[in-house]
Amino acid sequence: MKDKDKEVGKLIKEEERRQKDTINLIASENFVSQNGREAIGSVFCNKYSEGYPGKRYYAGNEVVDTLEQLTQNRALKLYKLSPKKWGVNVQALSGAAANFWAYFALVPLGEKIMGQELSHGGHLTHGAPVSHTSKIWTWVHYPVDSSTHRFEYDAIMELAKKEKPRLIVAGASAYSRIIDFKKFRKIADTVGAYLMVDMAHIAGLIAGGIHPSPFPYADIVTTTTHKTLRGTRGALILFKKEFEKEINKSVFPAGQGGPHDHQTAAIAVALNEAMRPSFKIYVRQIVQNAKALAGFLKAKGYAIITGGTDNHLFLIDVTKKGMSGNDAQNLLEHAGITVNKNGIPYDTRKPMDPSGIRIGTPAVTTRGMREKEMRAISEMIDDILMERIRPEIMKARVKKFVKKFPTP
Ligand code: DSN
Repeated sequence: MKDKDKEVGKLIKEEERRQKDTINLIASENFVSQNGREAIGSVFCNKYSEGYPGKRYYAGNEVVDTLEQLTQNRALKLYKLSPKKWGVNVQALSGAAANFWAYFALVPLGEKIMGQELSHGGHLTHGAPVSHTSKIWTWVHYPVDSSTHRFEYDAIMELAKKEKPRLIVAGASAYSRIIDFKKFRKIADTVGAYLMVDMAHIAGLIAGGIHPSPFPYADIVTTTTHKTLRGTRGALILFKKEFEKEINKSVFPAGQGGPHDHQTAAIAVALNEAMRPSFKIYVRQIVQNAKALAGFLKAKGYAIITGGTDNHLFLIDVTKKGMSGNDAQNLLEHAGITVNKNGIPYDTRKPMDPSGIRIGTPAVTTRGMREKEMRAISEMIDDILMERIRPEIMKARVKKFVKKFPTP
């Protein structure tokens, strides 16, 4: 290209280098395939297509219509959903937006929604005080148990009976155990609430059959496409057919303008990749790696919340090792390992410097790492946090270690 933007080009190279040379343990990140990246950089980014297939406000959408329908079909096929019973909207720009549009479609303003407490592993859009969601609807939050840090379904049932929410949200950003969607359905049925599952974190695990599916139980399921599902950034709203009209109206024209067709193209690519047999093997390895890494760190005396994991992530209470989550995040970052600080259930510290860090294995598993490498990573984490080996020495060690594991 003659007229290259050198400044941006340099930053892209720098970011590429950073991603290649570091160990990414951020539970919500992954590496997108070259096909996915090509799709999101394609000419679909030039198009306006407000509306839905066959009903657009602009001309020239015959190819976009086919693309959007293909993406919808792939989403339903991936999650084994009959098009007679389920529909999907692929236009929500990301997960937070998807959740807003779903609530707007199903819950009148001011009415009550029940979701997981943010500081116990929920999400901002599940009614956290700093989120607009908390201003638009009334929220009640269910905690995790104070000693096991797992869901206590009987207690959630009691809370639901007392509060009678219109909608219950199940799904988390930092919960390391299997979520029992059947029990959530029973709770929702008991109080006459809709059940919405936000499966963003575990969408890939569900697609690959390693986490139980919410679809037999939920009325509506939202997800991002870029976490364990390994696509580019975007979202899906899957709904029982009876909610089709309300959901689609809520996304467009009520919530958004034109969809990002280049994003839709890349989502279609990711959905197709997730249908391959190799994806099943990939997600199984994510969980095996998370279990292994949690186990190795536990053996070194790290306090793993709930004692382990059933999925792709786990939390560590690093205050037990004499530091805050922020300290741990910074020490690791300076040494080439990327994690995020995270609150732990019943945290007594502030969100900007909480007691924990969150560790996830989707990205390192995409690079081809397995249990043996998890042992090595646990040793590096300990050398950084406890042995306080100098960051530049550790950075070089990390760089050498990741060389054998290419990024897509
Ligand atoms: N920011 C995402 C995460 O890291 O879990 C959730 O939206």
